[in-house]
Amino acid sequence: MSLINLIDFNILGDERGSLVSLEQYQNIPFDIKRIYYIFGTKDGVARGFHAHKELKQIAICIQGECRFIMDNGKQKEEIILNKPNKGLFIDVMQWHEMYDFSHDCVLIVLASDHYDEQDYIRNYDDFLAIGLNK
Ligand code: T46
Repeated sequence: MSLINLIDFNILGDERGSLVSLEQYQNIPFDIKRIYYIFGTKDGVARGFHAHKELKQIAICIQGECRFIMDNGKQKEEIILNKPNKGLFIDVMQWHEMYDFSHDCVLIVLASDHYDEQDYIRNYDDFLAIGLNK
Protein backbone atom coordinates (compact mmCIF):
# COMPACT_ATOMS: atom_id res chain seq x y z
CA MET A 1 0.00 0.00 0.00
CA SER A 2 1.36 3.41 -0.95
CA LEU A 3 2.35 5.76 1.83
CA ILE A 4 1.35 8.67 -0.39
CA ASN A 5 -2.37 9.23 -0.18
CA LEU A 6 -3.34 12.25 -2.25
CA ILE A 7 -6.81 13.74 -2.28
CA ASP A 8 -7.91 15.62 -5.39
CA PHE A 9 -10.01 18.69 -4.77
CA ASN A 10 -12.30 20.08 -7.41
CA ILE A 11 -11.25 23.43 -8.80
CA LEU A 12 -14.32 25.61 -9.04
CA GLY A 13 -13.05 28.01 -11.63
CA ASP A 14 -14.68 30.59 -13.77
CA GLU A 15 -13.45 33.49 -15.88
CA ARG A 16 -12.37 35.34 -12.70
CA GLY A 17 -9.97 32.63 -11.54
CA SER A 18 -9.99 29.56 -9.31
CA LEU A 19 -11.49 28.50 -6.01
CA VAL A 20 -11.19 25.31 -3.94
CA SER A 21 -13.64 24.51 -1.15
CA LEU A 22 -12.74 22.19 1.75
CA GLU A 23 -15.68 20.77 3.67
CA GLN A 24 -15.81 18.43 6.63
CA TYR A 25 -17.06 14.98 5.58
CA GLN A 26 -17.49 16.15 1.98
CA ASN A 27 -13.91 16.16 0.73
CA ILE A 28 -12.18 16.13 4.15
CA PRO A 29 -12.70 12.74 5.86
CA PHE A 30 -12.58 13.95 9.48
CA ASP A 31 -13.73 16.68 11.87
CA ILE A 32 -11.71 19.80 11.13
CA LYS A 33 -10.79 20.99 14.61
CA ARG A 34 -7.74 23.04 13.69
CA ILE A 35 -6.11 24.71 10.72
CA TYR A 36 -2.55 25.98 10.72
CA TYR A 37 -0.22 27.16 8.03
CA ILE A 38 3.51 27.23 7.52
CA PHE A 39 5.09 30.02 5.51
CA GLY A 40 8.30 32.05 5.37
CA THR A 41 10.39 28.91 5.84
CA LYS A 42 14.07 29.78 5.68
CA ASP A 43 16.52 28.28 3.17
CA GLY A 44 17.71 24.78 3.99
CA VAL A 45 15.23 24.27 6.83
CA ALA A 46 13.66 20.84 7.27
CA ARG A 47 10.54 20.39 9.43
CA GLY A 48 8.39 17.60 10.76
CA PHE A 49 10.44 14.62 12.00
CA HIS A 50 7.59 13.15 13.99
CA ALA A 51 4.49 10.97 13.80
CA HIS A 52 1.14 11.41 15.52
CA LYS A 53 -0.56 8.82 17.68
CA GLU A 54 -4.17 9.87 17.00
CA LEU A 55 -4.12 12.96 14.81
CA LYS A 56 -5.11 12.85 11.15
CA GLN A 57 -4.15 15.69 8.88
CA ILE A 58 -4.32 16.91 5.30
CA ALA A 59 -1.52 19.14 4.02
CA ILE A 60 -2.07 21.35 0.97
CA CYS A 61 0.59 23.49 -0.61
CA ILE A 62 -1.55 26.40 -1.75
CA GLN A 63 1.46 28.33 -3.07
CA GLY A 64 5.02 27.36 -4.00
CA GLU A 65 6.28 23.89 -3.20
CA CYS A 66 7.83 21.60 -0.62
CA ARG A 67 8.83 17.94 -0.44
CA PHE A 68 7.41 15.41 2.02
CA ILE A 69 8.98 12.11 3.01
CA MET A 70 6.45 9.68 4.44
CA ASP A 71 7.75 6.74 6.44
CA ASN A 72 5.94 3.82 8.11
CA GLY A 73 9.07 2.43 9.73
CA LYS A 74 9.56 -0.14 6.97
CA GLN A 75 9.47 1.93 3.82
CA LYS A 76 9.71 5.56 2.77
CA GLU A 77 8.11 7.43 -0.10
CA GLU A 78 8.38 11.03 -1.10
CA ILE A 79 6.28 13.56 -2.92
CA ILE A 80 6.55 17.15 -3.98
CA LEU A 81 3.47 19.16 -3.08
CA ASN A 82 3.00 22.05 -5.49
CA LYS A 83 -0.69 22.16 -6.38
CA PRO A 84 -3.45 23.94 -4.47
CA ASN A 85 -5.95 21.22 -5.42
CA LYS A 86 -3.94 18.25 -4.05
CA GLY A 87 -4.07 17.33 -0.38
CA LEU A 88 -1.63 14.90 1.22
CA PHE A 89 -3.38 12.76 3.82
CA ILE A 90 -1.12 12.27 6.84
CA ASP A 91 -2.47 9.30 8.71
CA VAL A 92 -1.81 8.29 12.30
CA MET A 93 1.60 6.73 12.87
CA GLN A 94 3.12 8.08 9.67
CA TRP A 95 6.54 9.54 10.32
CA HIS A 96 6.86 12.61 8.12
CA GLU A 97 9.62 15.01 7.21
CA MET A 98 9.38 18.14 5.08
CA TYR A 99 12.18 19.60 2.98
CA ASP A 100 12.98 22.01 0.13
CA PHE A 101 10.44 24.70 0.92
CA SER A 102 10.38 27.32 -1.83
CA HIS A 103 10.57 30.91 -0.62
CA ASP A 104 6.94 31.48 -1.49
CA CYS A 105 5.68 28.18 -0.03
CA VAL A 106 2.44 28.38 1.95
CA LEU A 107 1.54 25.00 3.38
CA ILE A 108 -1.90 24.83 4.96
CA VAL A 109 -2.74 21.89 7.20
CA LEU A 110 -6.20 20.74 8.30
CA ALA A 111 -6.10 18.72 11.50
CA SER A 112 -8.63 16.42 13.15
CA ASP A 113 -7.90 17.67 16.65
CA HIS A 114 -6.60 20.53 18.73
CA TYR A 115 -2.88 20.95 19.32
CA ASP A 116 -1.58 18.43 21.84
CA GLU A 117 2.15 17.90 22.27
CA GLN A 118 1.38 14.53 23.96
CA ASP A 119 0.13 13.23 20.61
CA TYR A 120 3.55 13.70 18.99
CA ILE A 121 6.19 10.98 18.72
CA ARG A 122 9.31 13.02 18.05
CA ASN A 123 11.91 10.29 18.59
CA TYR A 124 12.38 7.92 15.64
CA ASP A 125 13.36 4.95 17.82
CA ASP A 126 10.21 5.44 19.91
CA PHE A 127 8.20 5.55 16.68
CA LEU A 128 9.69 2.24 15.54
CA ALA A 129 9.13 0.63 18.95
CA ILE A 130 5.48 1.73 19.14
CA GLY A 131 4.90 0.47 15.59
CA LEU A 132 6.39 -2.94 16.40
CA ASN A 133 4.18 -3.29 19.48
CA LYS A 134 0.96 -2.61 17.54
C1 T46 B 1 2.78 18.26 11.51
C2 T46 B 1 3.53 19.01 10.46
C3 T46 B 1 2.98 18.78 9.08
C4 T46 B 1 1.42 25.07 18.31
O1 T46 B 1 1.54 25.68 19.40
N1 T46 B 1 0.19 24.81 17.80
C5 T46 B 1 0.02 24.13 16.63
O2 T46 B 1 -1.14 23.95 16.21
C6 T46 B 1 1.18 23.67 15.92
C7 T46 B 1 1.03 22.91 14.63
C8 T46 B 1 2.41 23.94 16.45
N2 T46 B 1 2.52 24.63 17.63
C9 T46 B 1 3.86 24.96 18.13
C10 T46 B 1 4.70 23.77 18.58
C11 T46 B 1 6.12 24.24 18.31
O3 T46 B 1 6.58 25.00 19.40
O4 T46 B 1 4.59 25.57 17.07
C12 T46 B 1 5.95 25.18 17.11
C13 T46 B 1 6.38 24.54 15.80
O5 T46 B 1 5.76 23.24 15.68
P1 T46 B 1 6.52 21.98 15.08
O6 T46 B 1 7.96 22.07 15.41
O7 T46 B 1 5.78 20.75 15.51
O8 T46 B 1 6.32 22.25 13.52
P2 T46 B 1 6.57 21.25 12.30
O9 T46 B 1 6.52 22.07 11.08
O10 T46 B 1 7.76 20.41 12.53
O11 T46 B 1 5.29 20.27 12.31
C14 T46 B 1 4.00 20.80 12.01
C15 T46 B 1 2.96 20.27 13.00
O12 T46 B 1 3.38 20.58 14.35
C16 T46 B 1 2.80 18.78 12.89
O13 T46 B 1 1.66 18.35 13.62
O14 T46 B 1 2.29 17.16 11.27
O15 T46 B 1 3.62 20.42 10.69
